[in-house]
Amino acid sequence: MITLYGTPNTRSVRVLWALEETGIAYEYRKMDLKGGECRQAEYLAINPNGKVPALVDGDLTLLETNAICHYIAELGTGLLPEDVKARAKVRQWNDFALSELEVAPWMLLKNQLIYPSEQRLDPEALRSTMVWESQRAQGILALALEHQDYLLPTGFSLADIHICVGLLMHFKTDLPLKPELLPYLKRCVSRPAIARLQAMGELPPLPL
Ligand SMILES: N[C@@H](CCC(=O)N[C@@H](CS)C(=O)NCC(=O)O)C(=O)O
Repeated sequence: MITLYGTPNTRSVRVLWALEETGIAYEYRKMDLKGGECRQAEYLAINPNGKVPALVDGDLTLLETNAICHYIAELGTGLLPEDVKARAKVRQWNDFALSELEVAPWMLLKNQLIYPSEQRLDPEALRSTMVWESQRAQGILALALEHQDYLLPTGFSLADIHICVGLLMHFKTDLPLKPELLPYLKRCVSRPAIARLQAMGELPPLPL
């Protein structure tokens, strides 16, 4: 059985969302990240980086959210298309989420909350550059979604999980979202899997 180590309202949400969509059985170990549980020897033996999420499946220990979600999508059904070219598009959007869309909220969050205080840059000094960065990435998404409900024309996929959580990160940092993306975001978060994550206390109520 899969064991997922995670913490509410972090990148673990993507993995939980993927698990809930596929219906794969899993055990969830909720880690007290703020309280330092991820820095204890027991967890460092799983993830020497002391971060969440981490997944253990038998003799496989897997780190990095994208790799974990991809593994789950391959194990289960419904999140990855069969067609090789369509799968390549899913990977494209997963990479886009990480390397383009999330840069701005992640940079602000790290400097607001995560880096040791002596390493932080002033988030307010970063903000206008990060708004610019985020709006540019959102413009690409708006274009891709102009004539379709999801990132793949065939319907909801793993790509939407990564992109939606990247968009949700904007709420945490008060970065503006393009109004034309809101119907897409609402459509994705109205899925039953999201209601289950909220009932588990993994995701707060969303301002949508
Ligand atoms: N590259 C990793 C990053 C994971 C990560 O930064 N997780 C955050 C929570 S969202 C964390 O555990 N931070 C604790 C720390 O930085 O010490 C991934 O994508 O899984």
